[in-house]
Amino acid sequence: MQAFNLKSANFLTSAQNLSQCPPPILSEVAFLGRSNVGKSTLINLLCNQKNLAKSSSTPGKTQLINFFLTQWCKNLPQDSTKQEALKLMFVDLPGFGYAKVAKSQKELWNRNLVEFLRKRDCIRLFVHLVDSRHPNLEIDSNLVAFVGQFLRGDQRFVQIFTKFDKLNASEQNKLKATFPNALFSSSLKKQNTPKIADFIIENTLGYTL
Ligand SMILES: Nc1nc2c(ncn2[C@@H]2O[C@H](COP(=O)(O)OP(=O)(O)O)[C@@H](O)[C@H]2O)c(=O)[nH]1
Ligand SMILES: [Mg+2]
Repeated sequence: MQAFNLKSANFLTSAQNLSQCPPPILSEVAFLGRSNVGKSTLINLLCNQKNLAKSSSTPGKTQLINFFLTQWCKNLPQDSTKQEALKLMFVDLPGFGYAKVAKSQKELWNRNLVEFLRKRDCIRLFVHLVDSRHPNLEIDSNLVAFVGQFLRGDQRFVQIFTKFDKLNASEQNKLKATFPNALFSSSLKKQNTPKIADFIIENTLGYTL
C-alpha cells in the first residue's frame, strides 16, 4: 500500500535564475535530466494531473525553473482527517543538452542551472532522470560526477529510468540488475508511481515508516 497520498499539487511560480526563486522555506526535490527525458511527464504522474508541468515532444522548450507546491498525507489506518499535510516543493528544471537555441543562450541557461543546483540550500533530493533506452550516455555520467562534487550529507541523489515501457521484459530485467538502487518509471504503465512517490517523500523528509 502506498505510504503517502497526494493531497494537492499546484503550480507556484517560475524563475529564470536563483535570485528569482521563491524564499527557500520548504524542502525541495529537484528533477533534472536531458531535454525530453520525461521530467515534466513524471511530475504530472506523481501529481496525478495531465498537464501541470507542461510536457512536450519538442526538446529544449523548458527554459525556466518551475516550482510546484505539493501536499501529502500519511496513509494511516485510523481516521487521518486531522493530519497535518506534508508540504514539499517539486522543481522542474530546464533540460540540459540538446536545445535549438543559440550558443550564448545555452551558456546562460547552463550558468543559471549550475548556480541553482549548487546554491539552492533547501534541495533535499536530486532526482536524475535517465532514458531507459540510453543508460550510459556521457552527458548523464558527467551529471552524476558534477552533483557528486557538492552533494551534502543532508542531501540525497537518486536515478530514475524513464520510458521503461520502451524496453522488452528481458531488457527491463537487465537494466534493473545493472542499476539495483535506481527506480523505473513509465507513463504508460503507472504501477511504479506510488513507489516513486513514497521514495521521494521518505528521502526528502527523513521519514522512517
Ligand atoms: N512511452 C513513454 N513516453 C514518455 C514517457 N515519459 C515521457 N514520455 C514522452 O517523452 C516526451 C518528452 O517528455 P517530457 O516530459 O516533456 O520531457 P522533459 O523535456 O524532460 O520534460 C513526451 O512526448 C512524452 O510523452 C514514458 O514513460 N513512456
Ligand atoms: Mg519539461
